[in-house]
Amino acid sequence: MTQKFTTELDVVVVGAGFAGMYLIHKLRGLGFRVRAYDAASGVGGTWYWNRYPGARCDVRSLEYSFSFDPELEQTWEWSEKFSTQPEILRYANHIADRYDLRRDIQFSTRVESQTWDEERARWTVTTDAGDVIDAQHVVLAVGTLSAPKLPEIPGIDRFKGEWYQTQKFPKEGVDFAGKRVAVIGTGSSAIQSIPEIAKTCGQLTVFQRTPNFSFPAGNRPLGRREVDDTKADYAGLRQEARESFFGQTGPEALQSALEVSPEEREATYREGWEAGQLIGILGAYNDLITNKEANETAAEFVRERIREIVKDPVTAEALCPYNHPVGTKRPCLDTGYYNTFNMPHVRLIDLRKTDIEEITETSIRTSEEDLEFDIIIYATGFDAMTGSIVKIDIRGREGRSLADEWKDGPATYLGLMVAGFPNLFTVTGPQSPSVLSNMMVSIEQHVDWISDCVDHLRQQGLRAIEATPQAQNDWVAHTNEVADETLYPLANSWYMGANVPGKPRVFLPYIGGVGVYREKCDEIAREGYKGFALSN
Ligand code: N01
Repeated sequence: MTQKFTTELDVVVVGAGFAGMYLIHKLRGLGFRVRAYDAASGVGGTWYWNRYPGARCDVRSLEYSFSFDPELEQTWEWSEKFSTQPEILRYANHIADRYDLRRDIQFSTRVESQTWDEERARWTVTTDAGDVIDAQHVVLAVGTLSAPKLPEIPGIDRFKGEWYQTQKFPKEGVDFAGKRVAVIGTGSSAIQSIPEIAKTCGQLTVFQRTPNFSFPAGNRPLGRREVDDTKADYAGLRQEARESFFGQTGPEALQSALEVSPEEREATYREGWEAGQLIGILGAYNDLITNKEANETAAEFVRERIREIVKDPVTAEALCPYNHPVGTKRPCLDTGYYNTFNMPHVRLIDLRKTDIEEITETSIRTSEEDLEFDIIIYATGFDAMTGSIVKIDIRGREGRSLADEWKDGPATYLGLMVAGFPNLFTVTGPQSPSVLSNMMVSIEQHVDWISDCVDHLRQQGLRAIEATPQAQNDWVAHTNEVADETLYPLANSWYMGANVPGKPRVFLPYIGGVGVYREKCDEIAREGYKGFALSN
């Protein structure tokens, strides 16, 4: 029976982004035989793939980095407030070198299936490279925004010019000089890339289905003093981030937006806007994500800035979002986005007034005109949080398929495990803070928790751990309850699965707060993994 296996491991890790890399380092240090598999040819996950012009992290670089090794955080130097994709990818490669991780990563290999063997209490994992792996545990470190989505537009295969998805930009870059370029979508990826593409292209046409709220990033080179000050008490900053709501440091708002005068509010928002501090606006008052009237004060402030920046009033109005409360879709940070629409060669097409009917060999044909392009860029988002998980054919107890179990929406316990799927862990999975947090903080928390758990099983001579259905139901109910206390469910966002036709409309991450969530996870472990069934 065991002869059919090509590899035997304690832990299979799927993905070699930051989560996969830290898992290898941590589990190897505990003496486990661990190996990661990744479809990419190098490390970095999201930062390996997303190479579109202007790609940049919008969490401050000094915080979007690993904290597990004090020497690493002291010696690595970030150059800007918000790091570019190439700099983050260099950091990922530095991590792989520093901890000698590549010897336990198999690149250019996609995990296709995994099946639970009840008798042996082990997983059989297969890959597209012909591996058949026997492992006690599987950790899915597949990322939350890693299953890119093309739009459902007729004729999309017919276009004969160049076309790219922001998530899969070619390594060698794209030459836009003098070209007629279309960008479809106005989420974070589009909002970062549009100002960059506009710098060199001949003509730029942006197709917008839903306007987004975007805030000035205020990016700048990091000063020596600021870096030294941070490094002097890095441990303190990390601790504050771990205990915070969104996994990032910053002042905590204590007042309602409705308790202060309109003049005071305006001055506060303006200070945040001018300083390039999102938290200075969306974090300025404690009810902006729970109270519609309070939220509208910040939303209208942003609309006023759009009207102020964009010279053509029709374009300005088309760029103003009205259909969702500010912050309930992922807020975007930009460098000159709204200003780009003042350039004579840039045009906005409002898809609420004009439909895209089809894509032809040379053009995008709308209900009003036929527009020819040399390059089309799809910045059309992802099947978020669950897409990359259900793409793997995962069979748990009695051959149950995870994709089937989740057809009405994901159900997990703590966003870490699923009832009926023993010894299968997800890093930053649905119903954990995940995409609502600084991902580095959440990744480290999950990797530490999972590693401790796997080590605990070994020490106790136990073979398997599994979420109980009751604990899972309670957790799902709790995550929905907390989400329903906020304005998030009002938006047709990818947080709600609303961007993928047919995907159930449920709020995917956990909005109870990073610090509170960590405390719950730790308490559950301390109480002997309450809500989990442990077996030998
Ligand atoms: O994707 P999105 P993204 N016709 O889903 C539109 C993270 N990220 O890649 O809103 C026309 O936000 C769609 O319209 P609508 C971040 O978490 C982080 O930009 O669904 N348009 C929307 O405008 C972010 O939220 C960073 O109506 C269509 C756009 O395409 C997440 O990744 C940088 C369409 C998709 O926007 C995803 O961002 C970049 C159609 N058929 C990304 N289908 C940083 O850290 C979809 N759209 C800085």
